[in-house]
Amino acid sequence: MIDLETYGWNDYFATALRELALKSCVPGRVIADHGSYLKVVTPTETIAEIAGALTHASEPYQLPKVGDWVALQLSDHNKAIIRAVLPRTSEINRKAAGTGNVRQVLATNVDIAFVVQALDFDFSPSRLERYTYQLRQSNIEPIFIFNKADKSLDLPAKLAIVKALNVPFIVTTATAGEGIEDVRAIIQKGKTAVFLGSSGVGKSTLTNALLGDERQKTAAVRESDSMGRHTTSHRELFVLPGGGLIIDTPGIRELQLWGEEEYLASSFKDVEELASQCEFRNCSHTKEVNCVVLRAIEQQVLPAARLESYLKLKNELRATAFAVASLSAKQKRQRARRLRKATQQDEKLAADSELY
Ligand SMILES: Nc1nc2c(ncn2[C@@H]2O[C@H](COP(=O)(O)OP(=O)(O)OP(=O)(O)O)[C@@H](O)[C@H]2O)c(=O)[nH]1
Ligand SMILES: [Mg+2]
Ligand SMILES: [Zn+2]
Repeated sequence: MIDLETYGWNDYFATALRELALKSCVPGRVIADHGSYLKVVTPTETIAEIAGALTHASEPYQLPKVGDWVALQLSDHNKAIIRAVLPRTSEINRKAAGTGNVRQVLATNVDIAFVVQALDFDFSPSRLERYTYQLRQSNIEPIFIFNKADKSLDLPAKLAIVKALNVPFIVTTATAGEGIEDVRAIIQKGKTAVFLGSSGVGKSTLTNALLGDERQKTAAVRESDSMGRHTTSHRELFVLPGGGLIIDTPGIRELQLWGEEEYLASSFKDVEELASQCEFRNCSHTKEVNCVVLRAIEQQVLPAARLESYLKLKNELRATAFAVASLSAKQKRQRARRLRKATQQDEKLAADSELY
């Protein structure tokens, strides 16, 4: 059987579990999220449900996600109740799809994040900029994977654009196994990596290639518009043959950002460096006569698309931050009410599971 260390268990989490001082709890890692239930390894594969008190005392983003280490109370028949989520070493967020300003966690305790794009129809530098912001916000350095190299017409031109973003990248043809060794070499034993990207770019094909086994279902993109069919429907973590872990995720339609504006600086050093020289501290870089950024674009020192992305992402982050700030007081009151109810419910549940 695969031991917990292979799943990434280490002193950090062991200390965290001890500090929680929960009675009769064992550690486990969430390896799949099926919505109504989770799959956890202890290292035995177990179906787990979340304790009522944990659900109600938590914001949705704090609830167990794929990648999380949790404290479990085992009951009969390989079932378990999750009492607590151990502190995360990292979490990948986004703003949940839709109009609500809600933070959604895509994966946790991730060491390496691969942003996958297909070189035929999915290539988009502005989307790469989005992912880069979102990952650096979590202190995770992105690595780009450009897949379907066999279908790319103008690879050198695309790679020239990518090089300007200063992010390491690997070119692959997953269906032929090309570049797979380079990907595998990055995911060392005990480390957790994740594939992120649009539907149909080949995340599951890459996962299968790393596993050397067709564990994940894959499906051809639509012929009419080359869009993916959202084949993978839940996140799942796999152990690779040489050690190392990979999380395959469902395709993301649009990565809406979640995080602080300050983190834009690390992905837009070129723009921010110019902006710091503008005449006015609050220069909008859109119309000011002495704007250093606009002048750099005019002199073709800075591509206009960089400023466009920068302003777009900045506005998006500001709008979300404003909406969240104006909601939080009410949400806090609602949560306190839910917590009171759930604690009563949970005491009953705990009493039940003591029987086993
Ligand atoms: N030509 C070519 N096709 C590929 C390559 N990699 C994957 N494909 C094909 O692209 C299609 C989509 O691949 P998937 O692995 O299902 O894509 P995915 O990113 O997991 O998609 P979702 O699960 O929907 O998010 C499949 O038909 C794959 O066979 C490649 O390198 N070259
Ligand atoms: Mg898939
Ligand atoms: Zn300016």
